[in-house]
Amino acid sequence: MKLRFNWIAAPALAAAFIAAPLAAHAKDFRSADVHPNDYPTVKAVTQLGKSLAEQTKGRLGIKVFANSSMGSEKDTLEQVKIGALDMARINIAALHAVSPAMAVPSLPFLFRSTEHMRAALDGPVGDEILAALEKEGFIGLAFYDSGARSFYTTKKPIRTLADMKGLKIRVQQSEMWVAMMQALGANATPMPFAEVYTALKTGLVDGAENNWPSYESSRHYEAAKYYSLTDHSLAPEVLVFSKKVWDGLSKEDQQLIRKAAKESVPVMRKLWDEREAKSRQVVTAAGVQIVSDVDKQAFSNAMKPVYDKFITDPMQKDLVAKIQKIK
Ligand code: BDP
Repeated sequence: MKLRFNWIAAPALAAAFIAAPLAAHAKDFRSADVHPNDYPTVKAVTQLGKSLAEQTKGRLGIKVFANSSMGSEKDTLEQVKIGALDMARINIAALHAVSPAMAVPSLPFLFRSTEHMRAALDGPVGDEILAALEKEGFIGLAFYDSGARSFYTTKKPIRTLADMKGLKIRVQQSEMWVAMMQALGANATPMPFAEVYTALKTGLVDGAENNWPSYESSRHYEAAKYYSLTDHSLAPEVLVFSKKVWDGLSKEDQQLIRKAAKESVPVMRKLWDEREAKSRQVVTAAGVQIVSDVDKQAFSNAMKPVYDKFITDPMQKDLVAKIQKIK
């Protein structure tokens, strides 16, 4: 067949070419995050968007709404569920109420190290947990690192369980996190991340708990100068996609997104490791007192009731056993 130039379509084609570099991507998925633009989670999702844009010649991309601009993690998750938002990067705590499998990776003192956590979540156990989200209206694309969470307090350092007694500690909005504080003898005050700085400053709470990058980036360290290395949970971050939106995508695009999201995990980890080290330096230079002589064993022992209360069904017990077996 002889190819003929179609003069009628030509102007439209030319216009499309000219418009392409100026326009936003044909479809920018909207993704929420509570952290600022320079935080590893936001950077990783932005990178993921770039990778999608490259692979689809600009047809797909991601726009990240950072800094809690779309609301708390609880709010954004609801928006993802109904398809008002396409994606969200949240901590797994926000998913506790969604599916029982989600409790598992938050369990206190479950992962023995970062390597153990990565090995578990990169393998079949991680995939099984992510897959459990599907019937609840979410596509679990990937786990991201979130380091170890430790307590930080405004008035006095924490070394022993006795130091926890009666303290008001901010936690994420999850029943399991409330139970963890009860198990340690403290009082939990659940609230969204964006409210914690003021709560610490005004004395509404005596402390909170988080990893180095969140402690630093949120400037919580300015209000709570004692950081006690309890390392009580390595609860990961999760990248979720709206099932409602997902079902409208082609199989090819679904595959592409899944693959690109998995590929963003090592990218995120590199950013994470760098930021963890940097955050530690920043808060140390700012005069934070880092408390390392913590009675971790006592904290771990005290958390037993949390396992008893939240790990009740055989599927959860099986997941815990599988994780414990991983070297
Ligand atoms: C940070 C997580 C973020 C949570 C926050 C919190 O990255 O997703 O919202 O902790 O404690 O480490 O609320």
